[in-house]
Amino acid sequence: MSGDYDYLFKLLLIGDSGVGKSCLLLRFADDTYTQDYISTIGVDFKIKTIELDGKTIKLQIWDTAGQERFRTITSSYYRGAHGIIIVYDVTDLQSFQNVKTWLQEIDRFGNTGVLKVIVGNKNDLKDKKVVDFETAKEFADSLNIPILETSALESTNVEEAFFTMAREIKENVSKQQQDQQNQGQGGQGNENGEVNLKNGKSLTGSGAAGNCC
Ligand SMILES: Nc1nc2c(ncn2[C@@H]2O[C@H](COP(=O)(O)OP(=O)(O)OP(=O)(O)O)[C@@H](O)[C@H]2O)c(=O)[nH]1
Ligand SMILES: [Mg+2]
Repeated sequence: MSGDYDYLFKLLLIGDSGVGKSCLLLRFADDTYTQDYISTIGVDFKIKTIELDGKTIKLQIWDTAGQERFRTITSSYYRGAHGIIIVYDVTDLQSFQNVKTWLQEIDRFGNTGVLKVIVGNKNDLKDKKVVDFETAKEFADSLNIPILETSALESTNVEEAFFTMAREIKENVSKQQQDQQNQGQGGQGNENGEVNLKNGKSLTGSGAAGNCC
């Protein structure tokens, strides 16, 4: 363990503009919510430390702008992420259809082993809901990606979404460590308490003692 955490996971939030990525992050990290829509410029990030299965995990969460004009900047952040949360708005069919496009962006710019979670936000707006959960889940299941519906406004399922992402990564790390131990390589995170994912890249470069590609 290094510093005051066992692992550092880097997460990325992507999805169409206005689906509620920043509100989800604000709710999760600071437990606040604002109705005022301030569209993200480029990228932003927040840190939140969580406990998972007896381990302290520092989450560095990058919030990207959904607007097309920032696509070049935001896509450069995919590479460093262990996990990517793709957000759509349950009241906006287009934002759900665009999840496919976002997944293609991940294939293009992300690490090969990057883990994904799909989140349908604004689930408090029951009257305006157009993307039903069954349809969305069928799609997510076909790709083997976990899916949750959330409300940043009502604080429903927000923690679960981020914990699902963290758990996915941790399980992958444990599996990787197990593989390494089986191969007699030890298999701890590097000296900074950071982890390398299978097929992924070290996230800080300097001092990385892992078996990164
Ligand atoms: N009803 C409802 N409205 C929400 C919820 N989350 C966000 N909103 C609304 O949607 C607006 C946009 O949310 P943001 O979090 O700024 O959206 P974003 O995805 O970060 O947008 P970009 O930064 O432009 O990519 C907010 O100002 C809220 O008014 C939610 O859970 N329920
Ligand atoms: Mg935003």
